Amino acid sequence: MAGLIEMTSDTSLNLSECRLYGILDLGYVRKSDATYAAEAMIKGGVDLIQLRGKDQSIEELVELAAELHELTAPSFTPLIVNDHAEVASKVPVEGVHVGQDDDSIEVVRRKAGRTVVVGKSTHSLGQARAAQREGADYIGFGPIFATPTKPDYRPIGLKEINRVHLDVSLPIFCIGGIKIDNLEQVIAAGAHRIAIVSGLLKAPDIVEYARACKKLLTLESEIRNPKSEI
Ligand code: 3NM
Repeated sequence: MAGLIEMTSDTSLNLSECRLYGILDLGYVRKSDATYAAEAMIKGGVDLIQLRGKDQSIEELVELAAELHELTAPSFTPLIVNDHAEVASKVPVEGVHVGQDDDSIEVVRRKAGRTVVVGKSTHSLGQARAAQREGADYIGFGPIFATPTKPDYRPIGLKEINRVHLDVSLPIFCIGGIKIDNLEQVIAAGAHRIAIVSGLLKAPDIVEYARACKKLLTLESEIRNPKSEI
């Protein structure tokens, strides 16, 4: 069911239009700086923001998600919470992202208790196909390169990016070790959409970094598909 999800009364979330997914990982940003980072991401043109707090309690995530949503909603930037559908049952975030070892998509939807976008991390072609069968709205595909943000995973490399786009019709966000310096390589390998954590959050200027990534991704979509949507 990738596509239109009601976001507010006067807009909707069209995932297929999203290119740049910024992940607000509390391993890189202090809680007190999270709104500043989200604001910078929005200003830089990030299309979706994920709140990722591996060491935070659900209560802490609920509190922070509510605070962030005050900021993301007026700019119509969907806020996705990592791992915990419980947060979506308490705060009007637009989505939930789960990993391979987390709740199933069906359980996430049930726990959220309302229509939300559900994304799933996948680390192989098989997992990507399975996530589509399971009913994900989008997938993450990675890690493309080795990354300290998710150190225990073997990188997939660039070779399978083309193949996953042939096999899976959902929006696919390539992730893992992607930086502005290797983004052209990732795009040349077939990526239309990316998710970034440390590249963005450690950038001296988050706004400029996001703008530069967005520019490359937008250029790619215009060149590949001058008239219609990908
Ligand atoms: N998920 P960075 S890789 C959160 O492969 C995450 O599913 C991955 O961080 C996956 O942009 C990853 O700092 C970390 O490399 C991405």
